[in-house]
Amino acid sequence: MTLIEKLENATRLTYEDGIALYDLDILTLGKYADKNRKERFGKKTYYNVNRHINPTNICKDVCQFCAYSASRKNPQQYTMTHDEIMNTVENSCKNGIKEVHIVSAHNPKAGLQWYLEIFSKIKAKYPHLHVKALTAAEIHFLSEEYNLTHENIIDLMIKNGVDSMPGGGAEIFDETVRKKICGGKVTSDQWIDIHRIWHNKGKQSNATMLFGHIESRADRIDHMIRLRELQDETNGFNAFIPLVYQKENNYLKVEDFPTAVEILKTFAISRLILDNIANLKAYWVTSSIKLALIAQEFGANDLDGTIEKESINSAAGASSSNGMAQNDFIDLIKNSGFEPIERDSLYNELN
Ligand code: V47
Repeated sequence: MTLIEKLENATRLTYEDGIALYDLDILTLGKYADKNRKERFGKKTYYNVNRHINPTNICKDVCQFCAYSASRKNPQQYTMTHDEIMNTVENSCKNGIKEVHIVSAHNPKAGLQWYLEIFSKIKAKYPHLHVKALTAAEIHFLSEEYNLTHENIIDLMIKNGVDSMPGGGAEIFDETVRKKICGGKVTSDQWIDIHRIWHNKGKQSNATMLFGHIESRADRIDHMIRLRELQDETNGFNAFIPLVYQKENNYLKVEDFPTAVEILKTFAISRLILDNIANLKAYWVTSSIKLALIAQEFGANDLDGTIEKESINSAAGASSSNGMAQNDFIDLIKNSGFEPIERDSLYNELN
């Protein structure tokens, strides 16, 4: 069967097919990705009203792509107190947030209790707020620091009120590239195994892929296939989120950045390869809102949310530090020909 025949029949695509997809022209790829998206979601585009909180930027690891953690390039260290975090949540609740997305650096001084009490305090005061917190990278850091297993940490997260896991820390699974960009932190196999344990507890999570740096197209396809294999096993991933690499204030030397065409092709290919992950999120923070709106025609059915404040990607050059107003978000989706639907964190439709 030719590649086009496979696309016509929605046959599952192999690793080799994935690489060959990049040689198709963008409009052909867009046609099949859009067909798939429209069959599942029509013109609906999901967003949620959320708040990102990044409670500390002190990190024991040094990822070459990261501009957020305190270092020579960013000497402004901070660790929020629980009171500061609770005030932030209180203010955001007045804006109608449904989710807090809490991701931190790997701070050896903060203590396991400091991490866990963030969740238990929020949950005690706002039981209906969805707490999405701790990436697999943070779970691995905490397990090493406190001599506990990944499962021990996961059980503590659940006990303290974490509802779902964000998809961060996946970066690129290929071991050679991973060693160069973030050697020393959670390995690819550990990242996958942590999500497997989480899913086996009946919980859901997301998966990211950081692209547009030193990885190859083949590395991206390999990353997607490894996620697809876990999803076949557990069905615990809600969304796949390709993150476009931001280049400012970090240590990674990158010469060639992906063009808009390469980014849109990557969205379309994600939609086609990941036939078992329903939602494809165009995270406007890293793709820019303009490209995220276009990505709706290349397979994306979710634009993440209002965010309110964002520190990780904005430190590396993204213009996302103050999030986006909900009305602006809705208007942008409508004006691009799609139907904005507010969702909760587990993709139930709200409005
Ligand atoms: O894991 C760090 C990435 C991630 C840079 O699960 C960078 O719903 C681009 O995972 N350029 C954290 N990216 C953000 C994240 C996320 C975001 C939105 C939604 C969800 C979700 C998850 O940010 C890190 C890393 O891959 N990152 N530095 C950079 N220079």
